Amino acid sequence: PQTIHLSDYRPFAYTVDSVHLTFRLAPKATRVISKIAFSPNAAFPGEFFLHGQDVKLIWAKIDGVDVTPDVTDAGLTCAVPDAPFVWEAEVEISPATNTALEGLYTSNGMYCTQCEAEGFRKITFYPDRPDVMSVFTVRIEGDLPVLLSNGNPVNSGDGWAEWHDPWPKPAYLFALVAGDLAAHPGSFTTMSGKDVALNIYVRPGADEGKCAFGMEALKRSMKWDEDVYGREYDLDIFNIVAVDDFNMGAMENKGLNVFNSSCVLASPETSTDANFERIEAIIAHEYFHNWTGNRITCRDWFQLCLKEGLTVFRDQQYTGDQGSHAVKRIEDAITMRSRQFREDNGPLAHPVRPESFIEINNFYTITVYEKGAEVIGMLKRLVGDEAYYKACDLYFERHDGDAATIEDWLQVFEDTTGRDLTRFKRWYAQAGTPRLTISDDYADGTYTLHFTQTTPATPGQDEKAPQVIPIAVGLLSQNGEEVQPTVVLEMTETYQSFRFDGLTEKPIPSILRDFSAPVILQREQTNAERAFLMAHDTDPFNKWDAGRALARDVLTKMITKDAAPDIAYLDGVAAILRDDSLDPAFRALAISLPSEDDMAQALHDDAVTPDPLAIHRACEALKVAMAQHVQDILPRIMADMIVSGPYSPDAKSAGKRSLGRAALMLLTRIDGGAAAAKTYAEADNMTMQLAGLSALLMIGKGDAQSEAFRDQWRNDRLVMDKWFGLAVAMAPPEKAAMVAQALTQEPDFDMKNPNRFRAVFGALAGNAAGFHDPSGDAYRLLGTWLIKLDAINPQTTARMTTAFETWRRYGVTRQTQMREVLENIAATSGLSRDTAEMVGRMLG
Ligand code: HT7
Ligand code: ZN
Repeated sequence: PQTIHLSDYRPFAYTVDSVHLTFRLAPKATRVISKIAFSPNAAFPGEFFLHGQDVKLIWAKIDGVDVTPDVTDAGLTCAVPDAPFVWEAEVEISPATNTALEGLYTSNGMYCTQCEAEGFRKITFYPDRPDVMSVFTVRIEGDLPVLLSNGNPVNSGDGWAEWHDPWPKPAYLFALVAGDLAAHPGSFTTMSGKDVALNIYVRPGADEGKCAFGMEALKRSMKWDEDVYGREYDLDIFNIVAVDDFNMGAMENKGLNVFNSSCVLASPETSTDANFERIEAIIAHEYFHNWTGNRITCRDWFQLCLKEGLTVFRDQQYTGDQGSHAVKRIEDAITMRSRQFREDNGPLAHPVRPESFIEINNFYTITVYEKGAEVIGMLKRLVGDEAYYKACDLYFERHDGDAATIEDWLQVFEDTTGRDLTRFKRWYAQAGTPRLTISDDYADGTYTLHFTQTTPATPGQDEKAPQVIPIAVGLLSQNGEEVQPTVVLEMTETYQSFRFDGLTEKPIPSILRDFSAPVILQREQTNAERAFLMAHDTDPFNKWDAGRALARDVLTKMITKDAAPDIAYLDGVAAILRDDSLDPAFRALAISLPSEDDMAQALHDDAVTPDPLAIHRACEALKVAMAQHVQDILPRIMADMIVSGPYSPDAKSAGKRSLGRAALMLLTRIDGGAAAAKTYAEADNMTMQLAGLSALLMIGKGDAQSEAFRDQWRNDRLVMDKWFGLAVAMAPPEKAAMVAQALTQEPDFDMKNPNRFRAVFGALAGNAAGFHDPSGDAYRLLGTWLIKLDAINPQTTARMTTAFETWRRYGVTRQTQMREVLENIAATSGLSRDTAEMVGRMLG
């Protein structure tokens, strides 16, 4: 397969002046008639090549005259006039047999499209690249009540509808939906007084009662983007459609967002607090793309972080504004450290802006999205809020309607601030997580912090240059007072020292406040100092992080030295639990332990070969010790955290439930499950019902509740996904593979549905001790199912191979078992390009 390089970018040899599409829908023989006006691009003359994949050409004309193009698996070429001309073609495609869920496909009888990144070429012949933008007019013919496309509705009749999108867009933002759907309507008046009709379309029936939250979230997002970024919506209508079979979370098609039903449908009875928070964030994210992605799009797919990093950053800001910035920052740091650092540290490491790819779908990664957002956050921290919003205004003004690049983005910051961002740009080009080694000294009232930065080699990048790292630092006195409020130190060199004068004693530093850069700190620190910061740091992130570091150290000693749980940590946990002045959501996070996978990474970083079972046992033992240590506090916490009145997913209520659930998980370890059974029985919302069930399954009880749960929710596929996932996630390590295997035999296990496949196998990969069970059964089971899935859905398969990305961390036996599975997958005949690329990179 061909590798595509950023350095090979060339503009397309033609511009597209307008696009007219007619769809005659039929499950296995949809006809697509295209009429496209092209003009030669005088500045970049070249071949007339249209992408096309799995489309059968019926006829083609140029300026009304029949032509016979040269058609290959990838597209077609044709001799064309040296002047503007009209291309027309009719093709046939088969939505009903399209299980890859890219292009036009059917899901439960509904037609729907997914074109990002390169799905439009499965609909018709077209220059399917993001820098080719045009105005689309679409006619849909089909015997279905709802026929939708991008833009504004123009006209409709019995069995047909026409749509016109006045905003030029690349093909990846095209969408069509047709089906028997029910609309949940709403409306929004924009800041300039324009009324916008809003709809969430769902399958008629139970889903209709799950739209209200999404609709309100959409309105909140529209208002927020006006208030904070001054961005107004630009069409008469904004539609969201929920679809059951979907490869990712949602898609920002212009005026017609398509959502995985799990990311938009919500009700108190069927959705957890975490679901509500995620839905709110995803609705915001897709809506925000209307400006950062749609009005200004990417020149090529190497610039993906231009829209994704910025839009994630914007959705993170939004979520913080809806609830607590501190809690959101901690959650984002947890994600970065557990998932992005893991990617950055392994065979799949790549820069935020990669330089080459084989299959672009494989680069919708945690690095592009989350590290991409961190880079924006660092830029904002360095230039300050005012300059940040000024630069954004300039970006929207200068590049509206453009297919832009990272250079364009950085230029508006240089122009606004006069800064030279040449060195900062390395964040886009260099893979790997920088390590900051820190030492300090104190003499005569001057405290000095010395930093050294290094970034380990990553695939294809042996040498690393120093990065620009904003290090937010505060200093505390020995009695816990803040003697230096937060300042941002700007590190630009490999070695750098920063002085603080006028101190009366050696301070205790609080470094990397608010997780001001995605780096790993390496500093000799005593547990006493960590406990001190856990108790006294005024920066919520570092207060939380001190507890995390302490927990990591305690666990490391339990795993490697068979030590007993450290009393200093247990006292710290008790103090946090008792401190009613702290936000409950923060307290819940502050007493949570690093994940077992985080511990495996931490041990590996310390040159210790991780044993997932030993890690699991140590985590369990520490949780029991925590429960015993704070047992007198737990009942009160649980009582205080009961939220009375009707369920509301707001941040305050969810925070209380989160601490209540954390207390329940601890209590269950010492009360035999009594509180959990009661919680399950009395729950009037999914958050607490699932909390009760999880707690029971965690201690090997709850079979009866699990059966009851299944009976209750048999007809709700999204709740059943939770049930499938929980059964595997909570299985004891030695049984996890067996449980997953048994679930695949259930009648309602449908491997064609990505949500269900992920529920079972995502949970298996996430059950660290179960996945790494010494038998190797879980590795082989996942490998077998990935091979089966690849023939159906390459995109989801490729994504799920990342379960193996850490294979080199482990001991010889596990390494051999995992390598064999990867080699087996690689040797499968007819393997997709997507999966072949991923497995190839992992095997190195
Ligand atoms: N921009 C979208 C990314 C995407 C996607 C979505 C659904 C199915 C397949 C997809 N491939 C790429 C989603 C987003 O980041 O907002
Ligand atoms: Zn996005």
